[in-house]
Amino acid sequence: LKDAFKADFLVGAALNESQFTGSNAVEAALVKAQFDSISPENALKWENVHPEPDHYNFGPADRYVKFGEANHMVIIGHALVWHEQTPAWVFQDQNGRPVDRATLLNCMSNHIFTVVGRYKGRIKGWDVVNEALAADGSLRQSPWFKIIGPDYLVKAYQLAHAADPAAELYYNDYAIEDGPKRQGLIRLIRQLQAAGIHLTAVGIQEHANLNWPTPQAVDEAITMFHRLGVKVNITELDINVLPDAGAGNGADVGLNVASDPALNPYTNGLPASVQQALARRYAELFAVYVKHHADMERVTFWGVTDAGSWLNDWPVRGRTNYPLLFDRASQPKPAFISVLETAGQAKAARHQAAGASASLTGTAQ
Ligand code: 9MR
Repeated sequence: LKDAFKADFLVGAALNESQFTGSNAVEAALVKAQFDSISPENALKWENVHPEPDHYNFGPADRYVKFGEANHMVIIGHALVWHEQTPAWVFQDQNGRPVDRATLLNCMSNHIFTVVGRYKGRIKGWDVVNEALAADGSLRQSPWFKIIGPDYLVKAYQLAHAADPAAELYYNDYAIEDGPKRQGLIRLIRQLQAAGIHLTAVGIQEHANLNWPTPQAVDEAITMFHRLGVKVNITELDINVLPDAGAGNGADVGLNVASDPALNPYTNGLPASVQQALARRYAELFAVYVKHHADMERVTFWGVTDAGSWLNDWPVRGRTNYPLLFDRASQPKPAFISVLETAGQAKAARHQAAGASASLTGTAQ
């Protein structure tokens, strides 16, 4: 993958601990062979790295960064300010009452300086604020918003920049490919820029399914964000092939699969027709990415093999999902081949264009 897209963008994967510690040797080898960028699936989230007020746990995160360095990969940080996987003590005092603005800002500052500072010059860029938008495009009513106010985003970016002035600063979110949330993000980017924040890139997570988002929507979204002067990355790509169980965006219905086996139809393997549909779907999305290669730095998958995907447990626990390019035995799927073919077609088209312009120049002379 990394070689096929060398002229286009980095190809990344979100890693779990068994991959970056090497305890899963097969998947660690697969990561080294295929990817030139990594993201930490959970190791750098607040609840893991900073579980108690005066206690940081850098063991796994250090090993994540070392793995990336040892393999000459572009190392991404995820995520500093988010409403999930953040311990309750961040937002509440010992009596369970919300802390005040000054206290929370101070806590945010300590966290960002400690975590970003530790990996200064080693982690290339950070998802500074993650998922701050609600479905209607307004700012989500998170504890960050309610306690600090809407300027918590500007503060977070200023702190991250101060902690590592060379680090790239990202805003990362899901379902921003279309609709009011896309418009909300456009407003948010403008507001951050007006406040003097140098946002490097927007991360489109791209948790897709077989029908959504349309390639046109992705094409438009990349164009619209890039027009504002930011790069656009695909940061959490996967394609859910299972019935949606009526869950809306971001809603964890927490169903147990035992309650309805129709929600888990492919426990004995993916039917060939769905396998092909997945391959076509990956090809059409990658065709959009290569079209925009000049505006993008990275396409990152949210996981490595189907076995480890979060989509086996969301929005229904205990399912057998098939969202990635490598199967449960770490073998490439038809979707892997179709993604490589898309890279090959892009290369051939560029080659042809270069040839055409060379012969045009030849005629002119
Ligand atoms: O893949 C992650 C999973 O292991 C965690 O349990 C989950 C907790 O919310 O977060 C998952 O990763 C999320 C990412 O950090 C932000 N965007 C959505 C991802 C999928 O939920």
